Amino acid sequence: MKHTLLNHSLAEVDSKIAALIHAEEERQESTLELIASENHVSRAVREAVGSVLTNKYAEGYPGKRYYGGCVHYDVIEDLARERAKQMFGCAHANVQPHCGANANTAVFLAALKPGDTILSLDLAHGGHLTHGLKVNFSGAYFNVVHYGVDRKTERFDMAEVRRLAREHKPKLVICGASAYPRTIDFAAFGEIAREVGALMLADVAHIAGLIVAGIHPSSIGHATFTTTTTHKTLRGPRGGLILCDAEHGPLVDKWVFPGSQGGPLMHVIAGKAVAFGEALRPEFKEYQKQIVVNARALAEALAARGYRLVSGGTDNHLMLVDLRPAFADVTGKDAEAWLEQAGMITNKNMIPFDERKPTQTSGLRLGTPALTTRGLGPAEMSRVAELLHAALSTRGEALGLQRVREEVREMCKQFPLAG
Ligand code: DSN
Repeated sequence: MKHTLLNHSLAEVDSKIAALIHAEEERQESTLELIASENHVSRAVREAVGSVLTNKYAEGYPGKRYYGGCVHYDVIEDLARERAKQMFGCAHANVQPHCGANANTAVFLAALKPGDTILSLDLAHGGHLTHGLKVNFSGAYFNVVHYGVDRKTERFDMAEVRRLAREHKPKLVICGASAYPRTIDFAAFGEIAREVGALMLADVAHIAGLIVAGIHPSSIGHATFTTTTTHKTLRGPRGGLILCDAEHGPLVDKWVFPGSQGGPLMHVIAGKAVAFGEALRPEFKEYQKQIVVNARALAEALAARGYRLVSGGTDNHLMLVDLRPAFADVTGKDAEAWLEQAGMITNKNMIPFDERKPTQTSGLRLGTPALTTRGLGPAEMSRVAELLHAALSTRGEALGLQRVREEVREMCKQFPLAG
């Protein structure tokens, strides 16, 4: 019997989900998205991800599939791979990881045996859970040694990283961060990894767009493996990507499929291809430059209002605000909740050497990729800082937050996402 709902709209089939999607569209339209790892994808990317490509199994790789009917999928995946290689200037790309964590899993499997030592950034200093957190596979199955940031400068101390590498002789040196506002010296990490005979993984998820635009040094040529998500500064669909040289390509491919994944999400891979095509256009470079200009403007405007920024500012798309000097008794958790009520979406974040728990925190992470996508510039960043300060100064008082919420709504109307 033919599927009776095959050609009905979502609203007809499932009004609850349709209404929730509509409500989410409204939420995104009327709030300022300051989460450093989020963005708004183009309609073209959404069309690809919402297409009939979701119907197909395409286990394997172009030309070597385990299912028939992959003729169009081979071309799509090849386009995604070619564009990824062109964006990063490297010899090999695997576009199949379902997410950044899966990309890192495949690299761990390719590079390590259980019990091997990795050297990576502590999550509490801006790292990532897949870089060796105890409750993650990376911490459960490997011997983890962490470096942090220097207490005074709040930046990486490369002499300390070298000392730890010499002492612990890791098999894999990992760099890359989720909450580090400064330029990462991939060349220096590469030198240390080579010196101790380690492989190197650069997880560039946050700064991938900046690298593609040439405004952050690239990890290619320094790291054995580069991994990234595709949905942060790269502004593609949610997903992962692995880049490496020709020599390590077969190993990476093997550990993505069949090593750790089954059927690739071909609708998402098509979305990646579209986003990579967008990233190869000249305006993408301008977009990335604007993200950084905006981040600096926001950081300066916050500093002018008495906020302390970890490491004193930012070189990239994000900043970490230490709330303590401005509001000693306000946690990141409070701040995140109050700001959300005022229409500004942020996330609480540990600051280096934080004395509060990860569920409370003394910091707030702010980023400008999504605001830049909707067209805000440096003048608006000063206004955003004013609104952030106004919301926090209410200390959670509902009427005050409501007043700021209306101002945020007005600002969002001036910079619409839709249409
Ligand atoms: N969860 C991401 C972030 O917000 O930075 C990292 O994977």
